[in-house]
Amino acid sequence: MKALIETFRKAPERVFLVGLELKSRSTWDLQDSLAELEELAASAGGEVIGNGTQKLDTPVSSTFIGTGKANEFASQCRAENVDTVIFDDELSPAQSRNLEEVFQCKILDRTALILDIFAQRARTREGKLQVELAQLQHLLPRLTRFWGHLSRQKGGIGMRGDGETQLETDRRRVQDRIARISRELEEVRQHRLTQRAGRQRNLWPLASIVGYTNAGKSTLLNQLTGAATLAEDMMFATLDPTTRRLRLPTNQNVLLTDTVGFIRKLPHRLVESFKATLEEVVQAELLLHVVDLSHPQAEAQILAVNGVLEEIGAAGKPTLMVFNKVDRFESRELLHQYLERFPGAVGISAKTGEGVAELMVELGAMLRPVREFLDLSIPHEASSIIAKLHAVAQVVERDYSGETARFKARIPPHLRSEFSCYVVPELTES
Ligand SMILES: Nc1nc2c(ncn2[C@@H]2O[C@H](COP(=O)(O)OP(=O)(O)OP(=O)(O)O)[C@@H](O)[C@H]2O)c(=O)[nH]1
Ligand SMILES: [Mg+2]
Repeated sequence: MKALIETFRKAPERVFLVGLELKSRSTWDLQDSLAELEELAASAGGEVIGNGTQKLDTPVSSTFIGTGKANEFASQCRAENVDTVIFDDELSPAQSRNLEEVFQCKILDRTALILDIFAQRARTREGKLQVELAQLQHLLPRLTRFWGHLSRQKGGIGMRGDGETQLETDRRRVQDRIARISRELEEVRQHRLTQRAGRQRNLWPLASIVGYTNAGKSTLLNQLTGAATLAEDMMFATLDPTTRRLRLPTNQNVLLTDTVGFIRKLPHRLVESFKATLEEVVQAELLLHVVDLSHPQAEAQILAVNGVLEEIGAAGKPTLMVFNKVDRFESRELLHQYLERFPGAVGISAKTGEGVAELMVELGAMLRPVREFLDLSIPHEASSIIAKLHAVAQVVERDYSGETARFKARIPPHLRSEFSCYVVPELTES
């Protein structure tokens, strides 16, 4: 992986893309999917010189695409001096290996490409650890199968003992490293929890900016708070979360976090590895879902973002839909359609600042119910409820000395029902 980044840095690698049109493919057609893959490849520093597609009912188990097509694309790639072939879907370890033999060049899939971009973007220790964890987890099954494949040939010339032992050592080493990184990430997470406790003393609610990659999340954070977050026309410009305070015209304060963009076909284990970063999203009382309305696949991107939110357990939070890049439109017809479908949504241009004042008004209105504190009385033995409270709520006071544990906390409205039986009936406003 490191070597790959190095080559991309030196000279643009010549890249060929391959996509499969499956019967099951629905909202995104193949060309849109490949256009996105091309953007990803460009973001990784590659130069796309062409692509090839095939229509199939299901992928071929040995080579993903049909052998005939594979050979045809391979000779095209040889003629064009292609360095790397990137497949739009995740390949099995065996498929990658077989395809490498056919193409005689480097074969990557979408997952490896995304991981590669993440590796280039990670700045903080936590970001780097998360990327390495995801990369190792991507690697491990490949090592396992390779090992299985070699063990079948046990006794073959040059394979006696050593190969197997070496691979087993490699596998163990990868597993050890995974364990060590997981431990380190846990430490970073503890540190973050301490920081969060500090933030809780501020009593400021937390809002998280979410959205598809390149939707304009960082531009919006910059526009709202003057933060100098990297905003660029490339995918996954942001990897590590940035949090800034925003003071609304009503003098309410809110902490806004800009974080990693979402993308469709985000491999599950990648989402897993980024749990720590995405924790900001899970903890937030409010989400700002930024949509690039000028993108032809805006609708499908909204669905992809909602899918990831669901996966990380952040679905159903109060969400302000923010339709961005309205400056790109001559007619406002499309915007009006979306605003009608999503009541309370706003149309803005994070770039020019249009609509941002209205956004702040909406944000203020949404924050009001969120800022309500509840008094809770929870039996000491209900430790899982107490743990859950700390995981999802902003706990500002705690007292374990009485017959029950007492807390003062702000619970996101959509989770209140889970704690309703512990609420002490006198509500206090902050
Ligand atoms: N025309 C126009 N361009 C915008 C607007 N908002 C953002 N952009 C551009 O869109 C591109 C992506 O913006 P970012 O703010 O980096 O997007 P992001 O959502 O943070 O992207 P990632 O961090 O990569 O997920 C940049 O080139 C911005 O200049 C807008 O309102 N209008
Ligand atoms: Mg960004």
